[in-house]
This record gives sequence, structure tokens and C-alpha cells, in this order.
Amino acid sequence: RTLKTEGTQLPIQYKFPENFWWGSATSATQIEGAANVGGKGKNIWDYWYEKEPNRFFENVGPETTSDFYHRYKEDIRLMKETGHNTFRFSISWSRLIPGGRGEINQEAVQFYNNVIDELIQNGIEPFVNLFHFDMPLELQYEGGWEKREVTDLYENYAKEAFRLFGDRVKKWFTFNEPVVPVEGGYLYDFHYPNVVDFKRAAQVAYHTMIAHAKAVRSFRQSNTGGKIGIILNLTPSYPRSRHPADLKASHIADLFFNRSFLDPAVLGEYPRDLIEILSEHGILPVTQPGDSELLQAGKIDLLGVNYYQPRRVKAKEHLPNPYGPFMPDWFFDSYEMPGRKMNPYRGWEIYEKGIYDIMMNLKKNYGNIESFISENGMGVQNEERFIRDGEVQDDYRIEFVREHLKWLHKAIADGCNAKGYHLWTFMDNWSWTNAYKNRYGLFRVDLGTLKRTPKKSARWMKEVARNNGF
Ligand code: BGP
Repeated sequence: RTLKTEGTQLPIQYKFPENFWWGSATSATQIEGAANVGGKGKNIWDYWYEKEPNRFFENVGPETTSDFYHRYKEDIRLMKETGHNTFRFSISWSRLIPGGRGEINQEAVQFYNNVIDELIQNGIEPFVNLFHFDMPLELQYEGGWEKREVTDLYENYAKEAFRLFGDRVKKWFTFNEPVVPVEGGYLYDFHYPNVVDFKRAAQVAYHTMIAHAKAVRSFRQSNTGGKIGIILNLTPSYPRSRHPADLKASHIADLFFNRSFLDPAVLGEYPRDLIEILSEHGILPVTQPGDSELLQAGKIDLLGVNYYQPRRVKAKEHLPNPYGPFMPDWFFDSYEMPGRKMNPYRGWEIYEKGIYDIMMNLKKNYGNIESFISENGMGVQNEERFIRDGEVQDDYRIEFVREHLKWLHKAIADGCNAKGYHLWTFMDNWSWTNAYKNRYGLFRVDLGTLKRTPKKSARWMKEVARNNGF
């Protein structure tokens, strides 16, 4: 059962279904660089960094990142060598349509055409996401997702993407982790525009799903074929105990952080309980006639699941200040389970069985929707300390992936409809306000020369993909 070096045949203990999707995920702002090149407009990250560079780890911003814009050919060759048959990237809205509305930027069309064609020529299917936290700056000035009009502009952008690339792209995603800009930008102050206001957060969340549904509708009208979905970070919510107060706390955390997007995306409607809580506190978002039908029509074909860590909660110990601002955490406290396993190099809990629980929940309560793991990975600080003979000896990452894959394998054996596994991520990249603090790649990126060097995990992933298991 031990790992042998490249080339040796491994005993196959965990065999995955035929045509399983092996690959990795990325996003435009995190890998492209060329932030001011090729006619790209500014998005909120370019702007926020200019304004408050000290909010970013070591003051590093998104101008260069991994320079995929100029190095995509080399990267795609490395993906092929690593056994990828699929790869997710996102289109930058502000690159394709600078300013968010109006003219298409032909240099961007050329770039994304090149990437798509290069992937296909190398036997790698492109999975394309339309929005990964990167609102065009002009539209944020106009109110961003708080404004209903932005959902029409997003629909138009999506339509253009289907028209331009839909002949070759057959897996589309409307949003990546839509709850994150809501939490970060409107509740907990870790994304621009740094608002802390639940009512506005609820409106942003709601409009994101309206935008999603409009894009799904347009995709189906476009008749380009293929599937459309959304990518959600599902953090299973585990109660401290079976005590009713703990169970209730975990139920509410699940409503706010998972089901607020999962239910409308897969079932086409919001959970009753969530609507009740919001209406009780007078913070329901503004809706329009016809929205229910729109959301119903926006049900997805395919769900991407990002899974990093669980959420552990317990009943509130102290009642919240009734005059303070409404926050989801009025209903639960987080809980540090004794003995939980931690990633010592990033500070997140590692709970591999979470993947299985998510998949079984999808099977039981969400019609066994077709899904795949669209992100899972292990971030490590100061990873250079593990370099030996020029290679990062990331056995911890190999173990992390292997243990998660075992649970995914079991979920498939138990009937869940999972079609693939994408690692976060292909090469070390720039990660929002954390910049390069946590390294996640199969390839190490030297921040001076931008040279890519395979880590030990890259060799391992290659064997897993080649054997379709391990
Ligand atoms: C996910 C995001 C990714 C990436 C990852 C790692 O939630 O979809 O974009 O940022 O988290 O995050 P971090 O670098 O903060 O550890």
C-alpha cells in the first residue's frame, strides 16, 4: 500500500469510475496576472489593493500573480504531463468586457480562445467559471450585487461568453463560492467593499442567485449544448452534541452558510426556515414578481463542491445584544472539538469524512445531483522549509488528498453521483488578502523568476490519474 516512485505499477486499491475527471481548479485574478495588460479593466481587487495595500499579506497585490496570461502554454503542457483530463479556470469579466458593460475586448477573446484551444489540443476538457469574486470596478461603484440591474449586465456577459466559447466549452459554472463575497464584503470585512450589514448581505446573496438563474436560462436558450452548474463551498455543519439546542444551532448555521445557495441552485427554491428567520427579523431581500419561476428555471445540471473544512457549532452561550446588528452568529457559537485534526501549516481543521457526508446529503436530499469535488487542497505556510534536492517533499499534501479520495471513493461505492476530483490548485497562486501566504500548488512557483517546479505531490497525482485510482 505504500507509494512507489513514478513508473512503478501501484496495486490498485481505490479504483474510480471510468472517465473520472482528474484535474485542478484556478481563478482568473489568482493566476492570470497581466492585470493592466491586454485591455483589461479594473476589478475590485485591483482597486482595493491600490487603495489599501496593507490589507494584503506582505503588501502583495494581484498585478502579476502566476502570470498564466503569458505562460499558459507551458502550464497546459505541465497539466498534461500531470495527467489532467479536465481543468477549471475562470473568465475575468473585466478582461472580457472592461467596465462590465459595452464592447467586447478582442484581446481577451483571443486569450481565452488560445487557452481553450490549447487545453483541448492537449486532451484536457476546459471547465469554465464565469465569476470568481472579481466584480468589475465600475459596477461595484454602481452598487455591485446590491443593484438588480447588475444581474442583467451579468446575464449579458454570460451570453457573450456562451456565444464566443460555447462551441468548445461544454461545462460552465455561473459562480464560485457565491457565499464568500457575501460574508467577506458585507458581513465580516475581508473583501471589498467592507460593509457590515446583514440586510445588504441578504440582498447581495439574493441577487447573485437571480443573476445565476438568468445565466442558466440564457445558456439553455443558447443551444450550444453541454452542462451548466455552480460551484459551492459546502462546509458541513456538525453540532457539539445531540442536545436539541446544539442541533438547532447547527441547523441554522447550515441554513445560512450552505442551504442559502444549495437549495435555490439545486431545488430552485429557498428553505422555508431561512425565509422565516429573515422575515421575523425584517431583513428579507427585495424581490420581484416572477422571481420564483426564474429560480425554478435556474436549477443546475451539475454541482461543483469545494470542500476544505467542516464547521463545528454549539448553542449560544450568551444571548446576543438585541440592539446590536443582526448577524448569523446570533444563533450559534463555533466549537473547537477536542482532539480534532488540524492542518499545522494553515490552521484549518482536517476532517476527511466531511466529503462523504456532503455527498450522501446530496444523494439523500438533493436528487443525487451530478456533482464533483471542484476544490479540495491543503495550504501550507513557508513551504520552502520542505524543499530537499530542489523538490518540495509535500507528503502531507499527498496524504491529505489520498485520505479525502478514500472517502470520495466510498461515497461513490454507496451510490453518490460524483464524477471527478479537482485539486486546489495546479500551481501556487495569489490568494486574495492572503496573497502568497498559503501555498496550495502541485507546482511550486518561484515568486522572483516565476519558474514552476513540480512538488512530490505532482508526481503522485500523475500516477493516480494514470491508474485512475491508487
Ligand atoms: C477557496 C477559494 C480559492 C482559494 C482557497 C484558498 O475558498 O475558492 O479561491 O483562495 O479558498 O484560500 P487561502 O489561500 O486563504 O487558504
